[in-house]
Amino acid sequence: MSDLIKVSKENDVAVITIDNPPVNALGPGVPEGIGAAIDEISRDPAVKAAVVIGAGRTFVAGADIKEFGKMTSGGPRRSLLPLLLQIEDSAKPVVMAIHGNAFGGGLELAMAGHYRVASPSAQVGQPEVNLGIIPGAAGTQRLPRLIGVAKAAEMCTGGKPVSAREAATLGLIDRLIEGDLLAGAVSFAREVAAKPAPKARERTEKLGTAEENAAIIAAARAAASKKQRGLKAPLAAIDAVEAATKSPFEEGCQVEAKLFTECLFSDQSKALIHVFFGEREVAKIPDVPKETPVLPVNRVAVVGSGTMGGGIAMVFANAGIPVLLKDVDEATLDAGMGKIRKNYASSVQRGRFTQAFVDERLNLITPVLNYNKFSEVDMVVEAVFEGMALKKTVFMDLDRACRRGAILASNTSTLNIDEIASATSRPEAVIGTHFFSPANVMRLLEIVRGKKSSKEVIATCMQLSKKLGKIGVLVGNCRAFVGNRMFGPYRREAQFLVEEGADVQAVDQALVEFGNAMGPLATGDLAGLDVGWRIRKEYRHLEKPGIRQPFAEDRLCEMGHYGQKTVRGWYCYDENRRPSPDPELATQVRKWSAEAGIPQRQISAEEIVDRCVYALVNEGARILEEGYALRAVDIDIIYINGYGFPAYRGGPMWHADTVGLQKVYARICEFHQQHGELWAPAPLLKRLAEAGKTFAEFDKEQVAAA
Ligand code: T1G
Repeated sequence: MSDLIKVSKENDVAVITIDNPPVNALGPGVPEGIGAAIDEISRDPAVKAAVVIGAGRTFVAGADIKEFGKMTSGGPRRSLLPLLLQIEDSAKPVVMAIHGNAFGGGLELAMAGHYRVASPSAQVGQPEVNLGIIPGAAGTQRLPRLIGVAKAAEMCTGGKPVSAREAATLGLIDRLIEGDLLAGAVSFAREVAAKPAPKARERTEKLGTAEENAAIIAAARAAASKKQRGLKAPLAAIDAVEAATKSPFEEGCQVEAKLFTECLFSDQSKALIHVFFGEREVAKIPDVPKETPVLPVNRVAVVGSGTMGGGIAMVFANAGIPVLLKDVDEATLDAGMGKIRKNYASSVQRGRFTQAFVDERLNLITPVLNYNKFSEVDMVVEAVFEGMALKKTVFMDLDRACRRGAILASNTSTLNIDEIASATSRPEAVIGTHFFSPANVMRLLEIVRGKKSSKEVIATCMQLSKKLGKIGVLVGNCRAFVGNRMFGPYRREAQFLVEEGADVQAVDQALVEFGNAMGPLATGDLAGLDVGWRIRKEYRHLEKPGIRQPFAEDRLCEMGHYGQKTVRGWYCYDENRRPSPDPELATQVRKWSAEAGIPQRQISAEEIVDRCVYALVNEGARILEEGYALRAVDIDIIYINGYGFPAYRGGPMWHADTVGLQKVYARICEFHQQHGELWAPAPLLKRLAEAGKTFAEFDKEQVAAA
């Protein structure tokens, strides 16, 4: 018996414990061990029934995702199906005892059991679509038989977990066990030992009629095409669930297996698995080991109650951390609190939060007009207007008002953290915590390390980001950090393309079809074109003479067209902020381009995508080489969680690897020829392309060298 599986006995009930930390993934040795255990108890006359349970914090989080890479590079395909049939055909009832998570192959294992009991706090789900695949161990066949077609389609397509309580109402969980799960499961097993063991694969009563299912499947397809635009796996999952309504179990499993394999070998799945491990990799900082002590963050303060400050205060309150929210005068503070209340009210309306939850959270936010209570807080996040002089003044005040040991963080999106820190007597306590708008929604937190930021402060912010429901990515203190530094060239190219003859809508549409949540020009209108304009004006002195700069957006701002907030920018906006083309803009731009001597031409969607996306890749390669990002995957996670880059393309750096760095490099050299120095290829990109290497390999070398 492998040591990953232990068998013990509680009198006439055998207990099979899966012990493969950290999440009992069904990696090599686990299915084999379970199979051997089922065999063993089938031969033991003293055993009347069995319980399968997970050791540690969870039941089973699914197949071992690390194994997929081996399967798609020629390794053997490992199937769970034979084991699941062995369990289901066991003459002695098998009870699955679930705590923590039963996800993917974990839920499929549980459904092969004859009964399922669970702790009320447990969760079950088929999250495979988040990895660009579908359930591959009969989940799309057993689940509809146990809970009905509509809910099964929803779970397999959306990938979201359901609580054990909901699963019990659906009939997926037979009993909720308060307190000691194992004891409850063993006594349940004893109760059912003499009863016939129901097999999920033989159940048909919940499979509905062809007519009902046709409507359900059509609705599921329509919803998936809309909500998960561009993703292949959700539609494949629906095809597999549909097969369950039309074919016998074995045939349905064959349809599922075929679709599973197609998805597994797809670029989308490889990209999404890269993102899965990337979101965990970014938490690892080579010179800040896991054991680095973290500082307590039980009370915080936010300075500035504008859009960002208010959103940040909500983030802390939502995590249960009391917040002081400071602003300069009553009117501004009231307006800030008003916006917070409005945001919470719309969350209740949309069913995201209950009124009770919101009332509790609002009680955690205390508006203040001075620094009197700041000596009591563990951390401050400054979110005032993006000007260096103002920020330094605030940090001087914080240096006086806050206790030693408190973390002083700035939400600046572009300014130099070391210069801000120089306004204090404690630069080791200063760090950047760059939230993304709307702060209470966007998952990304760019954590900016200053020259003197201490390891404790870094470790604390990295850990805190998880508690706040964010993905914290550590970056270096270069101008505009990583995300915005890359966004500059990306949006520059979008403007150039319009100045060279492309339609505004064509530029945005090309990037939306590429998979972005929104096009670069519409994004500018959303954020406010004046934000970038003010920064460009502040840095005009740094622009290299003779280098082409985009002018269209500056011109729009000079006309007071800042985007949504002025109902006019690249688009015109109605009272519901719905965009429509600006009838005068195209002519206006043609006139400006003629004045600037820029020839007009037809531009393909392919060129639009290449110029915008490769501008990201080229700048990303520079950032990597300069060491302002730890890994290429960090850049990918930043772009997917902060800038709406499609996760199913893996992020800009992974996308470049998928296209092939030689091809990307060659295209950039073309642009360099056509458009000059702005497109000078990054030395790292040139090196990797010429060596036939990838950014992923570069990351591995970095880790090995660390
Ligand atoms: N395989 C391999 N490693 C896994 C894993 C898995 N399924 N799940 C987690 N890990 C690693 C993870 O990389 C991290 O490693 C550590 O465990 C802790 O994870 C046949 C084909 C369960 C909710 O999609 O969603 O089954 O970074 O940091 O925040 O049809 O992990 O420490 O080295 O995320 O407490 C379907 C994936 C697989 C679930 C726990 N299952 N896992 O979250 O910890 S496909 C999933 C999660 C499948 C079948 C198909 C989460 C979690 P390291 P963590 P956490």
